[in-house]
Amino acid sequence: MRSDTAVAIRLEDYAPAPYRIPETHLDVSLAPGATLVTAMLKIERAENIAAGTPLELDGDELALDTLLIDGQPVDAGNFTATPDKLVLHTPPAGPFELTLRTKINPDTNTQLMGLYRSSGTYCTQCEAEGFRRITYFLDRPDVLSVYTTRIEAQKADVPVLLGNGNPVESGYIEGTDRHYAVWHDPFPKPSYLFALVGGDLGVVRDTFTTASGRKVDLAIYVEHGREGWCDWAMDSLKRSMRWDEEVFGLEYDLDVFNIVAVSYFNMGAMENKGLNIFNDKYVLADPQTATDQDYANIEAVIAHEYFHNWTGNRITCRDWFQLCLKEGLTVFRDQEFSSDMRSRAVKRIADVRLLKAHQFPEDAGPLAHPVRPRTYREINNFYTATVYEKGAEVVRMLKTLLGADGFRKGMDLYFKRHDGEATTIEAFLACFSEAAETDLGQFALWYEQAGTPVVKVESSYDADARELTLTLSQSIPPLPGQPSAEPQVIPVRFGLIGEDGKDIEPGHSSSTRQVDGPSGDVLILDEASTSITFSGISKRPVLSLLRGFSAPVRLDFDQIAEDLLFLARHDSDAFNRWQASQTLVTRELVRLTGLANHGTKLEPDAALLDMLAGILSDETLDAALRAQALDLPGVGDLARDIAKDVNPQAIHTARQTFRSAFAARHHTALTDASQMSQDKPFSPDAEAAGIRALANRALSFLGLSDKPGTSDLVRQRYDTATNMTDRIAALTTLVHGQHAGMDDALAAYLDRYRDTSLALDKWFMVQATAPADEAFDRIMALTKHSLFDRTNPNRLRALVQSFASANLVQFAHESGRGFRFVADTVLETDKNNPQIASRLLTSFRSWRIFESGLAALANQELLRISSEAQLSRDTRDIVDRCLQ
Ligand code: B3K
Ligand code: ZN
Repeated sequence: MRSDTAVAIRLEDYAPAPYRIPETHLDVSLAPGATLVTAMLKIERAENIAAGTPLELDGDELALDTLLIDGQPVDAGNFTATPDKLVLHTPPAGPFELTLRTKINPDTNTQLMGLYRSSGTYCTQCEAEGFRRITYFLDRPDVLSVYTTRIEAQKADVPVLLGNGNPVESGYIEGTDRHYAVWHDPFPKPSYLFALVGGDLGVVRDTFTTASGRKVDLAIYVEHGREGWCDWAMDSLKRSMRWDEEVFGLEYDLDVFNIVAVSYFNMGAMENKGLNIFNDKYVLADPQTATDQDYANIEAVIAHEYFHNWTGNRITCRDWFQLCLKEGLTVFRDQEFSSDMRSRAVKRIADVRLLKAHQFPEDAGPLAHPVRPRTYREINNFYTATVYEKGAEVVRMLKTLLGADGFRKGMDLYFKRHDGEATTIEAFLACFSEAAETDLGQFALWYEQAGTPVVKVESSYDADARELTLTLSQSIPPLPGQPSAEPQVIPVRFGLIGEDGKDIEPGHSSSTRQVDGPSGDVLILDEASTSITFSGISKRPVLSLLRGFSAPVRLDFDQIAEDLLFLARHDSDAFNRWQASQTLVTRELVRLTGLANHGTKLEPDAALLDMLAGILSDETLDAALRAQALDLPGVGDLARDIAKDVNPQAIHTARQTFRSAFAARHHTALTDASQMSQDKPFSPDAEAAGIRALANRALSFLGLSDKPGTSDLVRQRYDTATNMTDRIAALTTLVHGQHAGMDDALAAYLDRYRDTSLALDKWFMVQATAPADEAFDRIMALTKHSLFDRTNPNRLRALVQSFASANLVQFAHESGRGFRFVADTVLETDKNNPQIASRLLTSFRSWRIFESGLAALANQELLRISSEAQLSRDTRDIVDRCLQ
């Protein structure tokens, strides 16, 4: 394991590599226990580098077997090889061929980085620094090489051999039981995009004809018996390919596109050139095993990895500080794709919810970092919500500021100018400022400053002068390493709404820049504070601000409840309709939490319950939008808003009281809504999914009713469910409500899905997220369950990560047992899989927002982890930062 002694890497220290590797020839001989890797690298010295400059190649747990320069053995005095480095002290002055052979063991690779085995299948994961676990290399994204890979294995055990690029040749090896395949990828790429797969897999094939008429062979490889669960993924792939042609003018460039689904995978999926490797969670779908959310996720992740072919692969990152160059941009692209495939408003609400749930807390605590960080100790810890989701928001703002045409021109220039390069955020922004003839110097601060800007809003209406004045000011609260921040460019899309519910077109006089947005106007706040006066306004309008969540900021606006109610009903912007009702509910739940903290009786506001009932039954609205409005802020959302002295138990009590009051007061409407999806045949489309979402949301409220027969009703819903979405929703309502019948239902579910790994993960997750005190012992028992495999990241996430991130009441329990359980799991996991351990540890990042007793307990666990001598670099980095 890598030690924790790593020093910080800094952006300002970037220097190009002294050597290039224009060609890489790999020969990988797969065998259980020991795999031989022979690499032949063509190496050239870079200009301006003195002859004889040492060549230092990266390694990680490698053992060197053979080393040749131009076919000749190298003097022992001329090189030093350690597991993590190979230094050639005096390389030849001119171009040369370096041949090196390493022996690696994929069977004992529990980190799941480099070459490893997933349920018997040989597969690789090289991003960010896994290639150095296969062979010594200049393992950095700005060293682009053309790869030819020969893979060899026993034919009977490993009939499928896949590499990057196009297949060139394959055959038997005479006189043996082995066979081989040669793959060639003509596009120069960094080592993190290298991949190979060897296994006994089933395959589903299709084809795609590009806009220019080239036929591409598509294939998805899965475990035998799972071929029937690939249709949705294949369909999503073909739609992604078409969409990228239509929306960005980008075509696929190889003869084949292969996807392999594996069951042991550290993250979601990986965009290796021509050979995407996926966590099978994001490939396999069947109505009996996958929920509507799973279908949507598969569509999004397939698209995301495919879109990387241009944003990431054809144009890659100069260094890992530029990670958002490919990730933020590609998330933006996959969000746009899903919006086009489904409902744009519903997608936007879901994305903003995710941003606020994951990125806002990150940006407000000890792990805060800029979208483009300036320093890291372990790059794997920077695949964060900030780099991905906030990175996507920054691209979205660019589009808002430049307009659709300016944005497209900038993108076109980017692809034209930087194709085949490893580049930077500066180069990316330069394309937009040139194409749209605008200065983006201040805009670049979005990449450089951490923290969520707070936009304070004040408004005043002067009836005599018929003027409305808006004052907007921005600030970023101090953060570790960032005591103060400069004003950023914040596009605020807005509308002024008249009594009739329609937007009014005011005349205005102002010092503020303004651009036309697609709906209404966009104010640009680019100073610390600015005012704008709208004239000719005959009656006080209702303000709708930050429509579509036009910037990733927190609004500090004390908008009166009456206006919020009006917006919730009338705003032409669906996002702000949703936001207005959420704001009202949040205020009410925060009020109730305050009362719960003092042990006072809680009486939810009946008018608000009636407003929600109005939304529930409003048939003019899409079911999916209604479901979103009724998806009340969770304990974590409220904890984030309360932000100090947080007591999750009090928040939970407030929520439960509010939700059961809703169930009691609107029982009939909820019962009707809960039946909406009954007797409809299953279809995975967005509309049908929206109806199921609303029905199941209604059921979750009904589960809190104290009416006789409630448990039977929910149990009956479980028994009669015809698809996974309805089945898991009923099971969740049963288990989270501690209903009679939950044990039987859990047993029936286990019986049905014991051999279906992804569905079994859900069984663990439902129990791990149950908020009742009684649930904790059950969760502990699950850690000993024969089907709990802590070496499988999906299973570990299902039980422990979901406990830590979606069961705040039990995670932050006053006894300290929740924190202790997660800390124990971090320490245990760190020995085998540091990436998964450090990711789990990030669930402590907001520990300082808890009330002092809870914060002390969390601190104690962090100190316990920190005092462990043998921590991985990944976990050491997170624990140090959490404690700073
Ligand atoms: N690029 C990969 C993530 C790699 C994570 C390495 N720790 C998947 C993606 O974002 O598409
Ligand atoms: Zn990505």
